[in-house]
Amino acid sequence: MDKTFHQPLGGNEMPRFGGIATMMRLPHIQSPEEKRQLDVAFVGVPLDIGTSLRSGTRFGPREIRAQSVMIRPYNMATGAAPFDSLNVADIGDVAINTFNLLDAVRIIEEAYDEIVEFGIKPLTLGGDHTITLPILRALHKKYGKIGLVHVDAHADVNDHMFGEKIAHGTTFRRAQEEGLLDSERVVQIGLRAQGYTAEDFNWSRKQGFRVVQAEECWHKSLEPLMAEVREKVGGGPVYLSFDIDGIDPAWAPGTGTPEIGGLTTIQAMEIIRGCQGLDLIGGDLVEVSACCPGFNADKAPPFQPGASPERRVDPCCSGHNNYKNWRANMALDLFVVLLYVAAMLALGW
Ligand SMILES: [Mn+2]
Repeated sequence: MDKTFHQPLGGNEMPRFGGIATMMRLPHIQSPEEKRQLDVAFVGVPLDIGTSLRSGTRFGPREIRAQSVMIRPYNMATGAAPFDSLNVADIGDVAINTFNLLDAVRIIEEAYDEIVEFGIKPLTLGGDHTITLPILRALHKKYGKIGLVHVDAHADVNDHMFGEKIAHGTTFRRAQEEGLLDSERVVQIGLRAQGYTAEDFNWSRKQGFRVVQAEECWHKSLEPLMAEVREKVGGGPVYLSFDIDGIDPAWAPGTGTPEIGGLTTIQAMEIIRGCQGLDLIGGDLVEVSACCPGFNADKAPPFQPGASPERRVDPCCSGHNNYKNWRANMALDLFVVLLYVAAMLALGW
């Protein structure tokens, strides 16, 4: 049977600022028959009730979609044309329960059970990092133990947060305890900042994870590191979980728990492109809370490099400042979309 490949809506068919906002202007697919034809799907999980500082990632999927309209189907740098070899669509958002985190986690797992059943590789628009646990649970049922490339400022291996076992900072501890991960095929990149004890990152190391602290990445290309990463995590299914706070807040201010001294956008692209050749079974980009009133760069704490004094004034009501908000957020969101293009490249190449 001849396969039809969905294409992003071009700027000559509908102005880029018009139409329904789907990821990269791909079709919004809802019927089971059409979902079965997909190789890859963008899925939104608008959850932010698992976060520990600034909320706002509930608006992440919507904002990423809105900002993705500029993306064209051919990557000028890599030569990738993902939509020519993968059937991709946007299948909308998971209808989470925003009043109950544990119920939301249950709903997400069920939604991904179905996605997996359709034979779809999910690329998820987060949502705070809590969402990766139920996604991994669903993928594990099909693939068994999963290798992991995890980019983040934080290890997210807390035993609990305020007594709760499920939160955005406990995800990979739970995943490991539940046997979802192939612990010798796990890499965490970009970890930094202060912990509670010297042991904070060592829990990961004791599991067999390779921990690459941000300092190990400073001032250099990550291409050699990614060769090492491919060696470590290859040989089985791999999931890519990209927390936008892995990147320095100078580049990506729209996130809830920013930490200075992070990765550059170029290094982030090296990481994503360096995943090419791995058996990627899905990926997510989480903790994006750009453009949310009250949670953008203009209301960032004073220590945040992205927040100049004039931008901390009147963030939402002045047209002039709105323009600056938009510009700051666009830098983030265009980068987000590039990550997705690159992630699809790695899936399809
Ligand atoms: Mn995280």
